[in-house]
Amino acid sequence: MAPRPTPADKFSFGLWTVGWTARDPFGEATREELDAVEAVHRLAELGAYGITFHDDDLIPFGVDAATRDQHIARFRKALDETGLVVPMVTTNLFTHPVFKDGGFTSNDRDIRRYALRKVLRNVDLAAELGAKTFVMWGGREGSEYDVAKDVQAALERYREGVNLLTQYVVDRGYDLRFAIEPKPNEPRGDILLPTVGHALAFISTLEHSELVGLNPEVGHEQMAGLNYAHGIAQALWQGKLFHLDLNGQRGIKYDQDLVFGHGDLINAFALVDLLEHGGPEGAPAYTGPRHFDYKPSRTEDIAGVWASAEANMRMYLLLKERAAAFRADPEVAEALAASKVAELAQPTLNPGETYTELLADTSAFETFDVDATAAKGFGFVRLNQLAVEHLLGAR
Ligand SMILES: [Mn+2]
Repeated sequence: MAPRPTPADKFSFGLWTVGWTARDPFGEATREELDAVEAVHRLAELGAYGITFHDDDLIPFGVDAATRDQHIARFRKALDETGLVVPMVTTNLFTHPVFKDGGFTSNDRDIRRYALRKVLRNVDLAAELGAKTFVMWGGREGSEYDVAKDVQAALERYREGVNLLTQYVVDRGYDLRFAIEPKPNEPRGDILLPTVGHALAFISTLEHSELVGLNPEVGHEQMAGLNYAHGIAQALWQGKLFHLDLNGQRGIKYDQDLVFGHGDLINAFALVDLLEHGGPEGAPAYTGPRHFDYKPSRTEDIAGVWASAEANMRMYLLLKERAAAFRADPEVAEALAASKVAELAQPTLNPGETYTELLADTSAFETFDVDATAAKGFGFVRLNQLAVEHLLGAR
């Protein structure tokens, strides 16, 4: 039996996840619209701690200021009634036709100015609701045709936009950081900042780069054939894991947004093990929200929506249990030692050693027994089998 989720587990959901009516490029919606207030109550009952939203999820696009205030007030009341928090807010710069060539990087300058205004308005709302992270998924920032987009200019405009946003947050004194969500393609043929690595390189060029990190999504990295757990590890190593989107994806194909663990389960195990045990002395490496950005499959009715929301949390907790069992197993400890996993944390040079001492160390080269060392195996397969057996509950 998996433990029941509680707010201490810090599970959060996008309003657009459970609220997806399942309209896809080939078919109509299969479910009714879900009221935001009901979503808040149901998620709280299931044991979630947070809810996140795009501006347009909560407030229909283009409504007047009074209607906007009413939507926000209803939502705040539901938050107060349930104790659910809003750890993250994001802006929709992809649904309305005006954004068909992007927001920050549209070829049309007026659209870029409008996009910045839409985001600035939502940044104020995010700060008002106490969100600590503002996610930027630039799903329409890209192209289908290489000759139609000056990518260098687009990146310059992207940077201009993000620099403006960070300056705004600094000037307003908001306790808010930005997290870029990479994705390789879909809906655009090619999206700018397609992977964790591209986004990290972009962030290093920003004026307030300390305020900008990443929101990597499982499926988005896996759509590019990349190892999500590796991407997360690099984001952690660079101090840039500001938030994350958990879901499931099976290989290089369209964005499936399955329940977490319903795709590459072994990588999901490695991810949870990293998040929960990858810090100093086996402490958690990440303490932020465990945020689910999935889509309840189009085949499901509303009961199936809530079952799938629950499945995400159960999956995380089960994997957390399995990872703890893996880490506590003496045979695993022995296999980790045989594989020299911890030895990689030891610096390659001795304290104070320089290349002069290294060059003088004959044991490092002249008398190093290359053939004898090369003949020894690392035992990684045995170690991985132990991990998979723990994952299966076979140990
Ligand atoms: Mn996705």
